[in-house]
Formats: sequence, C-alpha cells, structure tokens
Amino acid sequence: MKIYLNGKFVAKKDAKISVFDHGLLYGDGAFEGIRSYNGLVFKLQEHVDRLYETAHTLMIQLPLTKKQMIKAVVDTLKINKLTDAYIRVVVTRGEGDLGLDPRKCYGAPGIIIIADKIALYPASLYKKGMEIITVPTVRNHAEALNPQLKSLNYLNNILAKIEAGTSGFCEAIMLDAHGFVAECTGDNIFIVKKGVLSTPSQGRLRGITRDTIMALAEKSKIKVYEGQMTRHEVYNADECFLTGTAAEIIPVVKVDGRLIADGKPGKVTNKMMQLFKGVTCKDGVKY
Ligand code: PXG
Repeated sequence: MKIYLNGKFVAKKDAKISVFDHGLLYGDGAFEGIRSYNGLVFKLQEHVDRLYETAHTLMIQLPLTKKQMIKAVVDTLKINKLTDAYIRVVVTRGEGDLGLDPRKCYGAPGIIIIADKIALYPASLYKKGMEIITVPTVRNHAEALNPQLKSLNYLNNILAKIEAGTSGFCEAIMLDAHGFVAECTGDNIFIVKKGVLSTPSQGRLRGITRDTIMALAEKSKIKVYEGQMTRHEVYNADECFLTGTAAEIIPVVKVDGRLIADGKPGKVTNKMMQLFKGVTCKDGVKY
C-alpha cells in the first residue's frame, strides 16, 4: 500500500507525521471520506469542495489547488491499482508548538491520502435492516463546532458511537441541542411517511450521499421534505434509512425499541438503494 504524504508516495510503514502536528495535538484539521466504484471516483468535485470549505472556515491554507487535489486523489488510486476503494483525505494544521494558537504553527499544512477498503456495518444488515438507538450525547451546537465542518475533531461522534456500542448497537441517532433529530454518528437519516421522504435540515453534516438521494428522489417524482424531525416522527415512519459515503444506503427497522412499520426494509428504501447503485457505477471521475 502506498500512501500520499505531502506530495510523495510512501510505504505504509513510512507514512508518519510529526508529534508536533496540531492535527494530532488538537484535532486541528479537516478530512473527507470518498469512494470509487469500478474505476470512477464518485462525487469527487463535491468532496473536494467540502474539504476546501472546512479548511476555509478553519483558516487552513491548503498548498494544493482543487485541481491538484483531485489529481492527487486519482494518482493515489492509480498507484495502488484500486478500482473500488474508500479514500480518506486528511488535512492537518501542520507542526507547531505546545499551544493552541495556529498562527504559531511553523509547518505547512499536511496532506495525507489513503486508499483502502471500508466496511462500516455487517453485510447482513443491508438486507434485513439495522436496529439503532438514540444516545445521550447531543450533536455539537452549530455555534460551538458546526456539524457542517468535517474536522479532525470527531469526539462528539465518537462519544455517541461509544454509547451505541456499550448498549450493543452499531449506530445511533444524535439529537441537536433543541432535541430534534440531527443525524447519526457517521450518516444522515431519512424517513418515509405516506410516500414523502424527509430528512433534518439542521444540526447535521450536509452529506454528499444525502444530497444524491434527494436529487434521485426528486427525479423519480418522490416528494422530499427538509425540516425539523422528532423522534416521534421516526418511530411512526413507514420507512427509515441512513446514508453516507462509508455506509452507502442502509435500512433501519427498529429505533429505541420501536419497530418501524412491519420491521422490514421498505419499498422506497429499496428503490433508493437501487437508484444509488445505478449512479455510483456510471457517474464519477474516471481514472
Ligand atoms: N454525518 C456525519 C457526521 C458524517 O461523518 C455523513 C453524515 C455522511 O456524509 P457523506 O458526505 O459521506 O454522505 C458523515 C460521513 C466512519 C466514517 O468511519 C463516516 C463518515 C466519514 C468517514 C468515516 O464511520 N461519514
């Protein structure tokens, strides 16, 4: 395995960064998770755009143009001879001293690109659906650390993941500071009620898979609603599913002990899974 590290390809065992990098010391940095299918990188421009938006808010000046970043991702896939992969792009603040202040960092921002495989949930759950719970840890307040930022500080989500795990579940719903459903630890959430697809408008990352599903639904004349969502609405939905680059589309059949409808993946969910598969195998940046 070859890792892209600051403009060079190095062996996995040599892919190391400084212990003074603020990415490690403070989680000061940004990341993206991208997938390629059959030699096509799915929504690469959208992922790069989101990475640069996070970096802009964090005031990290990336040493690559977006075009160069796209080439670096594609080159990483090529050198590793991977046609179907999960790509992790990591941007770190760079080396500094033992103090928070990023202005005192003397090193250039670090760029790491890893191309590998990812399996978030057991394969069987994609067929029979997943059972999830709501956890006590609320999603970060947008004015504290906006969930729109895909920063290296994922402790909010990790705490929720730990809570899910200690209760015996592999995924969890996180509420926002007002008690509305925000998203899951690494996925967005959708429900279907009377043929209408709904997803939270606030308190969540604007997922690229989420945007893809919304666009596919509209194209198929399925009504899409973005707004506030309560747990009551989730419990009483006809269908529920989660979306994410790593997770793709996964049905949810039980939430906090409440069966969703008949407890089987629903029709709209299955349709969205099929439509998503259709676009991932034909759309994307060829390499
Ligand atoms: N919400 C959060 C909090 C995420 O981290 C999504 C939604 C889905 O966004 P996309 O753009 O991928 O549709 C994510 C992204 C993991 C893992 O290991 C999960 C993500 C990214 C990287 C790793 O669980 N999810």
